[in-house]
Amino acid sequence: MWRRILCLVLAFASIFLLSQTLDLSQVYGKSKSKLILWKSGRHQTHADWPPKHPKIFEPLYDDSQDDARNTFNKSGPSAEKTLDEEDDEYGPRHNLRLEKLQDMVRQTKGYYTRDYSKALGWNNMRYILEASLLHARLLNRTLIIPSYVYARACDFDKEVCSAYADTVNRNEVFNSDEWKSQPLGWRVPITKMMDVPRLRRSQPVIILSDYLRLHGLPPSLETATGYWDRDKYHSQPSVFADEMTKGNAIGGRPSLFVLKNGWYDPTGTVRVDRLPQDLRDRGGWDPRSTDPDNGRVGEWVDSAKKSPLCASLEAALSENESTLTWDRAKEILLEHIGKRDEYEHDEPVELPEDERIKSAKFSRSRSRWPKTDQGLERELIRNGWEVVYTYEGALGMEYSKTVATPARQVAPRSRFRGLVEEYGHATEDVFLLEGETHLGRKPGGLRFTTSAGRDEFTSMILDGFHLPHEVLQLAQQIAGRMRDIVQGREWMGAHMRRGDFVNVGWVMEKSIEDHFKRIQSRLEDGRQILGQIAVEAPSEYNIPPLSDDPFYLATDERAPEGLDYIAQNRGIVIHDLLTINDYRTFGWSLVFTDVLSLVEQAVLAQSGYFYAHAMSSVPGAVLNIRAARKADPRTFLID
Ligand SMILES: *[C@@H]1O[C@H](CO)[C@@H](O)[C@H](O)[C@H]1NC(C)=O
Ligand SMILES: *[C@@H]1O[C@H](CO)[C@@H](O)[C@H](O)[C@H]1NC(C)=O
Ligand SMILES: CC(=O)N[C@H]1CO[C@H](CO)[C@@H](O)[C@@H]1O
Repeated sequence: MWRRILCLVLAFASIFLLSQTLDLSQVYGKSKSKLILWKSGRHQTHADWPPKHPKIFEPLYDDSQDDARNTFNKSGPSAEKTLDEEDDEYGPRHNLRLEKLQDMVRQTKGYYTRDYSKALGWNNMRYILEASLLHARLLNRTLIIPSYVYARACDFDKEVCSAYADTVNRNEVFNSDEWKSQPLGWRVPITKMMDVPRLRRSQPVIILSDYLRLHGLPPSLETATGYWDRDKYHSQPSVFADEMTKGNAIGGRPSLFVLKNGWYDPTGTVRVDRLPQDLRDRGGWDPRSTDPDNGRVGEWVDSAKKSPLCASLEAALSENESTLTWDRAKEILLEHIGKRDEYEHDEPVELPEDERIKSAKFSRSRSRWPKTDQGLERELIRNGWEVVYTYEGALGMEYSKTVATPARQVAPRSRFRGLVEEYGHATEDVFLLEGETHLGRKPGGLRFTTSAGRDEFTSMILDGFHLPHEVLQLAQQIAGRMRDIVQGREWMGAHMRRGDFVNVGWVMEKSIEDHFKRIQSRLEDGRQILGQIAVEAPSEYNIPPLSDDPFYLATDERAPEGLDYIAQNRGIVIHDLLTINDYRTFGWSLVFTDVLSLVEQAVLAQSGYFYAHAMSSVPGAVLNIRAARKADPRTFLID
């Protein structure tokens, strides 16, 4: 056991040393040719793995190759090193110099940050970061993101991972016993999980260690939990503060505005991005009325009598909900058309002087009743409701968090609270949204009052929120190998989460056989769809799969019986496709299952057809990438 671990550690160390100086292809060249012998046995690709001959070269662990070590475990000059080393407009493989950071921050009104819940897995973090990016944009602030997150699983023996990244006991950090069986977490720089320089295309973003650097504070101050330290992070003025500022009341230290968690979207309200002028006019929004106890700014003073339609819509809202789906609202509207006579007896609601509304005035002729969606929308507006723009959650639940499925909802105008209207006025240096706001929320953590606002967020995420370059590159290669396995036809992919989901009863099928059969039947439907698409638009690139083609399965199943079952049933898992060369090229972070699963997401995004389960946040990330590459929307199913 220990010899094997030592070998692995040494192997990785020498690989990194060597990759600087030597071409390893001669040493490991063999592995490549063994790669895709799918027919000749499943575990072929493991033949060279773990490597059995790493001792050819000096077995040194050189931690200067390893930015995680440098950043987290050393004091002195190297502690100054930022994690943000990717090439970008600020220069190749360079720290962002303090001046550059300062320039970036100056373009905005200050910082936006969160109490980041680092106890969550990456896909939930992804969603929180996406929402934060939007809030920072709406409030014209520079987003601060954590410098590192925790990898939760090691794809090798734990000791291998611990050689590459510092460990924490998550039960201790989060004061919890959630991870009794596997308390270890590894600190992985956030740049290994997402393309931070690219994110800056959407909005100025800095990592927390840069914020600390900008304030002359050591990176070691970063809290392990992700909690925003209201004292320490605010204990020093910016290194660019002038003497005058330092002499003022708070000594030039950054000031803080806290948006209390309970103010964000209390029951009975609809948090929206902003309130456009026409919407404010319609509802008689009065910006002067404020309620400091719940952070409310502005009030809806429209006191018009509730129409029967309005009452029916309100009655359709379920408890604690403030929105209806468009389809449900439409049903109710159309029902009212049926009861029009009754409806007409009520006093018409007094309308504001708005052209759009005037044109929607109640028509007395049945034939002129608004039948189009636009007409229905006008009718809603007339009755104190508005259309809001958001995204559809798979199966009506909010787990997948994708921006690939735009949707409309309707909500009573008087419940709207605009983020910009309420908090755009804050002048403090740091704007903090307290605590956690991710469960049950829509992507972005709010709804949009215009489709343009929603679509802008969509493109911020699709264009700006990308996986790291090395992840995309490896996924591209692996997708190519899948294509080779199916001899150039399209191939299908599915996500099968087992592990903790089996334990909490979140999988649809408890036994792997049933789970697998479900996946197979969905993929068979998918194959039919690919067949149809190929008929509609024949091309040499979309040759549909054959019924007995192997398919790609992203799964956390690691039990040998489970893996054998998958193999016998044409499932191909990531370890069938990875080579030692991949590990060499990619870098150390691939030893973490968390990073490997990013590669898997990107592979799934390349599949001809994709199927996954609705109660997971993994498919959301996959759908985002698919949407970014404009995959046909018929080619996925989440249920
Ligand atoms: C954002 O804030 C900066 C600094 O106050 C200002 O110069 C800039 O015009 C603002 N941008 C927008 C879009 O309001
Ligand atoms: C609605 O909110 C109240 C108070 O927060 C809570 O007790 C209740 O369980 C909620 N109802 C539903 C259906 O979620
Ligand atoms: C090599 C090294 O410096 N290791 C240290 C990394 O950080 C942990 C916790 O701060 C120390 O316990 C190690 O000694």
